[in-house]
Amino acid sequence: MINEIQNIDETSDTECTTDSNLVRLNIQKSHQILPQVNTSHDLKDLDIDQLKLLSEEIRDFLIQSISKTGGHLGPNLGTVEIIIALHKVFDLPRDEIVFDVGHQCYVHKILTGRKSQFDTLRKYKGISGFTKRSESIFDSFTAGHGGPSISCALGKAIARDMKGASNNIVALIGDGALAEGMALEALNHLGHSQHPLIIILNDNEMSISPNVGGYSKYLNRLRNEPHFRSSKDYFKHLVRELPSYGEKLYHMMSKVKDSFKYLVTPGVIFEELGIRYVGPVDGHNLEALIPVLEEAKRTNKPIIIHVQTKKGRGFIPAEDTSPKGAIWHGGGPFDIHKGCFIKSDNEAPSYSKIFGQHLSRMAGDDPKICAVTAAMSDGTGLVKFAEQHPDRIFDVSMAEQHAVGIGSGLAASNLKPFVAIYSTFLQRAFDQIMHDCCLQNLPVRFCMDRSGLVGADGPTHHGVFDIAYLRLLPNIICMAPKDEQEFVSMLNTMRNHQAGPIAIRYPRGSGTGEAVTDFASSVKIGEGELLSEGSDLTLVAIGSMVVPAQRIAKALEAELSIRVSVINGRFIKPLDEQLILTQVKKSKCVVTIEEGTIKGGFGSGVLELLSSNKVYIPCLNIGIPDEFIAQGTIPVLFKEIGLDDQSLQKTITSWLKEIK
Ligand SMILES: Cc1ncc(C[n+]2csc(CCOP(=O)(O)OP(=O)(O)O)c2C)c(N)n1
Repeated sequence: MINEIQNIDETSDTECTTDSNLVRLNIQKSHQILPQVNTSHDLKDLDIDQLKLLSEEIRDFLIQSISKTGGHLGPNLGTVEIIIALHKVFDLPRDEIVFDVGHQCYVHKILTGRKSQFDTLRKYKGISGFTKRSESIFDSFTAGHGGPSISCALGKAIARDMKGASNNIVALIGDGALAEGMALEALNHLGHSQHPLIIILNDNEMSISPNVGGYSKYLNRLRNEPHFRSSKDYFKHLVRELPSYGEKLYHMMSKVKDSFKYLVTPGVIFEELGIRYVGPVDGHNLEALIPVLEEAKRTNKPIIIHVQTKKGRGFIPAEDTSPKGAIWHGGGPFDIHKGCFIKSDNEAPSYSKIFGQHLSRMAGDDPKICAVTAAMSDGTGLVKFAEQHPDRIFDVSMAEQHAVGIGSGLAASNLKPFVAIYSTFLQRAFDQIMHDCCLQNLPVRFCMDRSGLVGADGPTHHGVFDIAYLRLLPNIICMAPKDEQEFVSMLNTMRNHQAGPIAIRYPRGSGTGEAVTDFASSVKIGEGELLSEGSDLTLVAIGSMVVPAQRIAKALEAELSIRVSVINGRFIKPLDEQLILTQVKKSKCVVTIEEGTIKGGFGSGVLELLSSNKVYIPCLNIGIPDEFIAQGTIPVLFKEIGLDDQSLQKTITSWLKEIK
């Protein structure tokens, strides 16, 4: 059964509390200012006290609204004042804000005429949980993935300058997303090109869980700058005070740019790149934020404003900055009073959970096994692994390309890396998979969680392209399990496979929900499974569509009095050629079914197999059509694209009539 509640890209196991003081700061019964504010124009005349009150009312609105719909709670509570200040200072949509990831855009949506639609947030045909150009002229760029904001904003700034226009372009990026390669490449170019662009760096010390890495440490040092600067000032003071040589020495040291400058200039990395650094600024203090933004508007140069915020501010459980607090980054509906997510009816463990548990189990017997995650240890189910094997998990921060590079290096050094990345985010590392892994035939194990449709996160997050983008690469083996037991068997296959790269795709939530009982078995590479035999039609299905294919076969047999073979493909690459060819030749036609794109998908592979073996029989490929799929619950989306049981049966029945 599909888990409807846990509809965001993270997990949501929480403990409830009965102590209301541990949950909310205060619940407001009615709002004074928010009802009058629908667009940024409505806040232009508000004074600072009114803006402060507006911030509190917006926070209250967010908590109440997201508690019902689910959504990205923590990131939005943390950016209330930043967005209000941006809307106060800038003239939107003439000026533009490019959001990174776009998950922190809710206040922007409230201030751009979409407040009344918040009950539709992330629902089918409702407003998106991310910025979306087709939704509003105020959404300057469509987003969902981390890293693109500075590049896309710079493109806009270049275009503005080419046209001789004078509007402001702002990129809003978190400290987590700043670790993405694309963001760092953009900073490098921005400093060189010197096009005026304002970057707001929202530093809350968290990505989904606490941030890791050198950048994060560096930002931390800047964050503590008042202390840092005062100790440097003290140092300067000490040098100058030295008898007779002091002043001379101070000037000499000032000239030794690369050493002394590091001691006295905050944000030196950005300054060295050619980007003016301002900060750190208290991101919850409108009196501090507004003048800094006004000043940035006048600067006419690339500038980065380092803003310090608290993720989840205003809802105590979401303010937790420990790894446990990561669940409040985003999740389903929650109980405001008890501070916990509302449990789904589906108690079956998710694929992510089974993955983490089994990997940890395997790692207990095999010291070569290690795990790589790109800031998603919760979402990919690796938290337990991290507890049990802390020295064998590598959280590389939001950096999928680097994660694949690390995995390739580990594999080249005879270790057994399992690189766990959501299908959609692994797209960012396509060339690394080709160049750093497949070309050298390195045994990296790619574990692609959230393959297939993911629901409310929508088109940026549906993991529907991986079959197509992996099966074209030489050397790689690619599998998809039909259920949880087969999943565990395939993980064992991956552990044992040392000859080259191997990937597994598995869906969000759980599968059939049947308990896994056999933890030792494995599947043979390239071996599919014949589930039923019949001479009129062969259904060849892969992964999540195998069990539905079995149901549909039965329904078709009953409806049309025909005999249907069902093959569980198991392997996207290599296909079980013998099984498929033998079975297809016996029947009169073949239908392939997959939860991936029809173009270049598993069915394309079957077609290629048939044509290269001169088997010319009618073949129908069913899967994700050649379009971006909307947001919504998975059953609704399945119905829309014809992947639900009823539609499948109807499509196949009418196709059979056509080809008769
Ligand atoms: C390429 C990519 N990888 C991973 C994710 C999943 N993800 C969404 S938000 C997020 C953390 C973002 O951290 P930060 O930029 O600091 O923003 P914050 O949520 O802390 O405001 C992650 C890892 C993503 N959206 N895109």
